[in-house]
Amino acid sequence: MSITVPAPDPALAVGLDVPLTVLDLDGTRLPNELLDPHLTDIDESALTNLYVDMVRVRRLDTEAFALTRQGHLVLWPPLLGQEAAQVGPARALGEQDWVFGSYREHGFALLRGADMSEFARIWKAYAHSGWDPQEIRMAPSQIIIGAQTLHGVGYAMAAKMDGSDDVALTTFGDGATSEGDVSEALVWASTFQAPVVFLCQNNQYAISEPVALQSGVPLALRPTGFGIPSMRVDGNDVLAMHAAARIAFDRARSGGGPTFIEAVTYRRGPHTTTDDPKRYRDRAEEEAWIAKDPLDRVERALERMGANMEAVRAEAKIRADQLAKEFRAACEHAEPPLADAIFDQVYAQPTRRLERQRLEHQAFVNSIEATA
Ligand SMILES: Cc1ncc(C[n+]2csc(CCOP(=O)(O)OP(=O)(O)O)c2C)c(N)n1
Repeated sequence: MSITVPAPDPALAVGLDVPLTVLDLDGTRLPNELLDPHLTDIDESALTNLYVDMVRVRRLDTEAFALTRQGHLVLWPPLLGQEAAQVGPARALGEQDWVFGSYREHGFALLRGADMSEFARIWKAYAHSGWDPQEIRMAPSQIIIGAQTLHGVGYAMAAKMDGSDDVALTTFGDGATSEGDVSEALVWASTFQAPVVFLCQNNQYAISEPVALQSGVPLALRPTGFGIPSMRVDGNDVLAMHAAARIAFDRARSGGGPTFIEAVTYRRGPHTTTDDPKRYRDRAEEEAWIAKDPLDRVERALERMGANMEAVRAEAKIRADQLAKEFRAACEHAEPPLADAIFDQVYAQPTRRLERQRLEHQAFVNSIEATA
């Protein structure tokens, strides 16, 4: 395998001044030289599908939030406001591609085909992964900030060595860009020209730390220092996100190496259900972002295209309600695992040490039961 290190090029980043956008707030289609050629097949029906996806993702999020409050889930990291940043790229992925994400990627999990009963087990703290990663080609949610970028690059390097067409998408927050893992991942991706797409969902906060505290430059400028081309995109514009992801996946698949996408978006809810955002941001800021709602914008665009919005909304609602019902039932009926199950998925074949630990654990449980 030959290694070429691209020279740093200031023109490697696009959208630094104004994020790339194709749908204006009022739903008008803005011409965009870079993105338009990648949206030629998006007609009313394709846009409707993206809209329905976003409605379903939002519904899953609000249902999960409520389930947490009702004691059925342990914790939930909401994605309200980030639907377009996930649905656009998720619908640009090929079936064989892999996703390596964090704990907030419910949109990706849903659209990759995670089974709701498996998904529920994660957030009830009944399972480490829940879904089968091989089956939906999405790694388990990563809690260690930024670590998934290394996993994604590793997968992409292996895919390249195998001569396969697979692309890895690794997605993370703005806070993750402050982690050493992400810098390391960018170095390896650039050096080996790995077929990987870095998707930074810049939702403006790393828990309570605003992005400006972490970076004096736009996040999309950073990867250019590693020789990686980047796009700063309006993350509340599903079409811009879809087109940018298509560009990045095409580049990766055709041997062009990694791309970094910064989705400029906003986390409207708390960091998780245990957080109170009122303590670190004001209402005016939240309202300014509500005005940029990713779903409203598509509704306006569809109206302009002449869609029967009443019918579209009704259909989306039926599908979203079905999903919410399925998820609620899964949460209510999930059975906790036996503590012993912790030993099951450590290695493909159990080792002697693991078997000994299992027996020790069993003896401990028996000793408690004997004294109870
Ligand atoms: C290595 C590591 N350090 C710290 C934490 C604690 N932590 C959990 S979430 C979080 C903020 C992450 O923010 P960001 O990357 O912007 O993602 P977001 O939650 O906004 O999607 C931190 C610091 C962690 N999980 N892992």
